[in-house]
Amino acid sequence: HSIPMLSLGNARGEEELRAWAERMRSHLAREAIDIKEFEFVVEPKIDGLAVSLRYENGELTTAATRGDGSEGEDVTANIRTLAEVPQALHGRHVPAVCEVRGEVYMRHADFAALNKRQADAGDRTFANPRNAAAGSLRQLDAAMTAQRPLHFFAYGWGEMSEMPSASQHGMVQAFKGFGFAVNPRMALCRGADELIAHYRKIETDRAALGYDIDGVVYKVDDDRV
Ligand code: I6G
Repeated sequence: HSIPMLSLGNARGEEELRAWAERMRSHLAREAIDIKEFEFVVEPKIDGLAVSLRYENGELTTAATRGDGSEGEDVTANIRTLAEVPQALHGRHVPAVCEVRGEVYMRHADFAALNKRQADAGDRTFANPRNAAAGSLRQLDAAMTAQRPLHFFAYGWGEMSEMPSASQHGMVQAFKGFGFAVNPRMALCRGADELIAHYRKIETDRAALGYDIDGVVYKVDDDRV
């Protein structure tokens, strides 16, 4: 990866989350950034497989798994079989180099149907949707991956020759315009109370999401941080 794929920091419980939000607020205030404008993006953290997709002049050239963060596995041929990964980006304002990052995942209903098909055929079944997604993406034969019900949500980026937006939310909206699926549960919040309220809402709706999550992601919606 020309820019490392970092993992997320963890906050366990409300107090750690409040402390993090306060650290962000005081950091922005020290940098003299207008804190009235200060927002967070919140969305479910998908329990799938993080991948980085590189587009050059709008065309998909390489896809790699996260691996150890600096070097991943090349899964280009397999990624090309996913309907939710555009082969060519849409629109007139696509950066010449554009690395879009996100999560490949499998929905609960598709996972159950796949395991049933596997069992009926006497093939190996998968322990959970994450393993099924990972196994499906790592198939030696891309034609096998093509038969697996894999989905993709875009949420981040690596190397970009130009930035379509200066905010996390704006970047994700740009990815939507380029033809990617983005999580409809993404929301903008201000202040720790709203972060916690949104966490509770996602937790309440968790069973109805249709896919596994392993937490909630919070990002400061401003590239000056
Ligand atoms: O699963 C995720 C959802 C949203 C993410 C994520 C995200 O950012 C808005 N960001 C990272 C870096 C990872 N998972 C690993």
